[in-house]
Order: sequence, then C-alpha cells, then structure tokens
Amino acid sequence: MKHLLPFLLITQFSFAQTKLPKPSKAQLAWHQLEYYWFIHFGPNTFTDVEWGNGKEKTEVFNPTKLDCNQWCKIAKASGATQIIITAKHHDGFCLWPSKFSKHTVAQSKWRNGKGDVLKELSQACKKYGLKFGVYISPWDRNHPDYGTEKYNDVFVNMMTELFTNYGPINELWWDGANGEGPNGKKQVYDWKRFKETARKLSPNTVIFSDVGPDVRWCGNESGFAGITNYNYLNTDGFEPGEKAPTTDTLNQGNVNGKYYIPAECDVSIRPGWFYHKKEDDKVKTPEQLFQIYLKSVGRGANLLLNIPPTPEGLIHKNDASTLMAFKKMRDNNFSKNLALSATGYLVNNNGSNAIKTINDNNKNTKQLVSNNSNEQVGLEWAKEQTINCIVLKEDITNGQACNDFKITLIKNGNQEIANVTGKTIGNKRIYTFPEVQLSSIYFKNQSLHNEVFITEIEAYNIDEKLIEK
Ligand code: FUL
Repeated sequence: MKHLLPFLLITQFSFAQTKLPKPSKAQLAWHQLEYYWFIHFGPNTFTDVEWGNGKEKTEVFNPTKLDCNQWCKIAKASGATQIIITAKHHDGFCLWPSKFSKHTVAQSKWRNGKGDVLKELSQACKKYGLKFGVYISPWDRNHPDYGTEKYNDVFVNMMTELFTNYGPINELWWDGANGEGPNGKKQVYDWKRFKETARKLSPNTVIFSDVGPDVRWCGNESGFAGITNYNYLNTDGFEPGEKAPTTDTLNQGNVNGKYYIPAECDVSIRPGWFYHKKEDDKVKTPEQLFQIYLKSVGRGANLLLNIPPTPEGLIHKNDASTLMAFKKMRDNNFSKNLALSATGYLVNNNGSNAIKTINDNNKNTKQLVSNNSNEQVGLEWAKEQTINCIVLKEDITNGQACNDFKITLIKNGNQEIANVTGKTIGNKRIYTFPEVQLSSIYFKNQSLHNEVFITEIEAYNIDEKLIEK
C-alpha cells in the first residue's frame, strides 16, 4: 500500500464515537442463523387456498404420511439453521392440541385426534440440530372470542402453552394481518401484554413482527432487504399491521433509529405460502434462490425461506432438489476465499503495517477502522487475482457502526480502476461486480460519527452468470 500513501489527504479529523443501540445476546445469536425455513402447513394445505375463512371442518386436516424428520433432514442438508412453523394461521386451526380452542388437531380425525405437529417438529428439530420457531397468527377467523377482550387472554394462554410444552422456542413470529373475526369484529390486540408474556416465559426468544421488538419485517414478501439496510428502527407509536411504518422504512431501517431491530426477509420457494399442486412446476430455481440470498443475507438481513409441505405431510421432491442445488451453488461459489492468500494491511498516519485480523477467517478477530481520512485497511496479492465478489463483515456486538464506506479496486500495484461505495455492512455484506483483475483492494470508513470494526474481508471469483448486470 506504500504506493497509495502520497495520494491520501493529510487532513485529520475524527468524531467522538456516538452510543449506538446494541443487539441483545439473543439478537446476536439470531444474526448467525442467516438462512432458515418457514413452513406453512394447516387446513389450507388441503383446501388449496391461501387464507382459510375459519369455517373449514377440522377433518380436512389429515396428513397421512406426515414426517417431520424428512423436513428436518432436507432443511439441514440445505444449510438451514432453524424452522418456523405456522402453529396457527389466520383460519385459527391449531397444529397442537390447544386447550383454548375447539379448532385444533385434537378435533381432527388425523391419528384419531392424538396427533401433535408441534411436538413432532420440535423433537425432529432437536434431533437434527435446528432451532425451532412458531408463527402464531393474532388474527383468528375462527375463535368465538375474537373481537373481544377475552381473546387477548386466549392468545396469551396459547403462547403460554407453546412456550411451556414445546420450548425452547428460538423465534416467535407475529403476523401483522388483522381482519374481522367470525362475529364480524376486529380485535384490539394487547401487544404490550403479548410481549411481556413472551419475555417472562422465554427471555431468549427473539420476537418478530413488522416492528419487532427484536426482528422486523423487511417490507416485502420477495425476500430482499434494502441495499442500504440499517439494523435500527424507530418504533415509538407504531404497531404491527396497519400502524406499522411504511414498507420503505421497514426495508431500509432508520439511520439513527432508536432501537436495534434488524430485518428478516420472508419469501416462498413457490408463488404461494401454502402448498398447491398446480405450483409444482413453479418452484424457484437455484439461481433465483441465490439472487434472493445475495439480497437478504448479502445485505445484512436473515433469509426466511418458506417450503410448504404437501397434503401428505412431506416436502415435495421439486422443492428438495432445487434446495440441494441452491446449497451446492453457495458451497461452490464461496468455497475459495481469495483473501486468504493476500496480505492484510492497515494504512494510516503511522504508515502501512501488515495485519492478520481481516483475512484470517476468524470472526472473533477484528480491526478498528476509524473515520480518519488517512486510514484504510486492505488486502494485497503477490499475483493479480480475478475477482467479482467482495464480502465485508462488521463486528456488530456494540451496534452497527458503518453507515458510509468506500472500497477501492486496484490493479498493477497502484492503478485505481473503480470505487465501490455503500452505506451499511452489518452482519455480512456481499458485493458483486463484473469480473476484474486486481492486485489489491482497500476499504475506507467514511461514516460520520463512528468507528467501525471489520472482522473479515473476503474476495471471490463466483460464476459470472450469477452476477446481475
Ligand atoms: C402474511 C399472511 O397473510 C400470509 O398468509 C403469510 O402467512 C405471510 C408470511 O404473512 O401476512
């Protein structure tokens, strides 16, 4: 990097580190999950609709070959880390024998009313080393108490059953859809009480809703976070559903948001959330899933990919095969980290010094990159490399600090060929660009107030066909 030093400005200015909202331990652990499954399963699987009206007969639910081990085996093999299931969707049917509803597996004919999907799935998840989560829809189109204060008790009681009988529950998913119940009334939810109940019963569970409190919706159901994606959100005065911030705000977060609430990107592998036979040939391709991965995990969010089981209770072979190809694609393209053969440097007013922290494949080592205009970190190769993908990782233990950065791409030792600029990094930021020969890359923190800790800079030459032009 000796070559670039003379061109740097010698002005020196630094700003005090402002205090950032920090992730909780549970949120930090959640970031590591990156990609996991959603399972939409219930009466809709059998009636071939997306939203049941709550009047479905309980006997429609009859998965003759239900095998949660099969789900988990495929999930695990595809690299997923967690499964979140629709314990109760808007139609109100409970996949567990709840004592607080008469519309559950216990009233169905499936296994003579003795079946319990949550029990089987939670046990299978444990067996396969997957985290377990539940979607419990506040909107209930079946429950007779819906639309009255009594329903808030019902919801609290149901959550209590879930935490007590199927824990540990790693993620609790509250959907924001809210319509009328069977008596034509809309519910006024007691969100505060719902949150307090979950916190009391299971403090390490991360709670998802449009507005958190722990994880927020990314604002669309296509699986992409904002190119700029702050892990912060202002939620005072907001609620899930109709009172949520705009979808744009949910997509990007708030730069100086008051709370640490990172984004989760939910998307289905098929057009619908529930299984429909007519969509068997509409399963997303591995290439489409890869692009979704780049736009969710690659933008610092998590990817919640929905895989709907068939009426038999199995993952369809078309979904399984695309998932395996998606896994292979990630493995192949990210197997050779070219940064490992480079020398890392920290360049500032003290000169250019070799460092090991940013390309040691160890997320526990990190390098402070201040916003001093003379400071940068980079990688230099003895021999030029063909590169079209750079991955940045930031230490977010004390908050997401980076909100403006620049990467300079250099060839022939000192020839700057392009600058890549961006705002946020977060857990992981994946950049792709048309293939170039590079001798070094340099990262500069241009954030106004913050010191950024970089844990890793990686470089790859991924399949050129996967680069969106
Ligand atoms: C939406 C629901 O209305 C859909 O049915 C689905 O569950 C999706 C994940 O969330 O709000």
